[in-house]
Amino acid sequence: MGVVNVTPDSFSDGGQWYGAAAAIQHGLDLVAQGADIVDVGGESTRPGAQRVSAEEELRRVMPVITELVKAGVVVSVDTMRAQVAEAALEAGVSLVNDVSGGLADPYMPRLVAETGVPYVVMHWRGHSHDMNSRAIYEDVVREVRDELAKRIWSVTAEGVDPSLIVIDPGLGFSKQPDWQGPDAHNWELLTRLREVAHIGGQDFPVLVGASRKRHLGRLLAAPDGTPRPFAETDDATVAVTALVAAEGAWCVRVHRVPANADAVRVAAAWRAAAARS
Ligand code: PMM
Repeated sequence: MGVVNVTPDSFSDGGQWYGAAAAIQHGLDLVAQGADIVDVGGESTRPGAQRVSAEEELRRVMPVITELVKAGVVVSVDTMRAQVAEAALEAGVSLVNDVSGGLADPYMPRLVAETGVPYVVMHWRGHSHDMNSRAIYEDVVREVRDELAKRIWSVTAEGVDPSLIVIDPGLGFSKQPDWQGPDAHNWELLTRLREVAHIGGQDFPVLVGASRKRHLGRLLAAPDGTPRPFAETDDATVAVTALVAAEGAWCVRVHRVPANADAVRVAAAWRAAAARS
């Protein structure tokens, strides 16, 4: 899954694809580079970000979604708003990626249920303006899994087909960016994805969004502790992709597609050979 953030202020690529023409071209380029899905979002979720209005979100994403669908691209919409998801579904998106897992907008699960599209339910504890203050866990794997289980019960009670749910541990969302010590939340989740995805006796498909996140910048910090800039963490993203794809992740959401697409193919060959032996 390649990312097109039509925002001036996203965490990792803010401003680069803000205009519709640049965003459309970027989406087409991601497909040419090997993306199976293009994820289009119009609201930044960087830590501390303030929300934009639904009208502004629609203004940003709709021209991009419409053109990409017209070009035959499999598009997902990255939104927490049912109003935006509804317009995107009418324009032909194939998947709803809701970073709030149905918590931000009570109308979202019903909409997804009615349209019968795959639904990414991410672990989320609250809006970006104060999400860092919620990054407190005794046992991050257990708590993320339990909170995802509650979301799954809730959205299936609204009619969502459980076989169309993809879960996501929500890397960087109310998670500390440390790479060592008791608060290495993202790393613990990454290394125990199977446990996170085993809910109610079922193994859910998993989407991993590690690309350019702060835990990579922290890991690769300079000797004086300065975190590596986001745009220079793409090689580390590829390493994570290889590892999680080999563990069976269903999808990786990434900003730079070519090397990640290669890593996914390496992992597929790896898994196939392992299954034969
Ligand atoms: N991360 C961001 C935005 N959308 N969606 C899913 N399912 N999982 C994620 O981890 C995720 C997401 C924030 O990343 P960006 O603004 O740097 O693209």
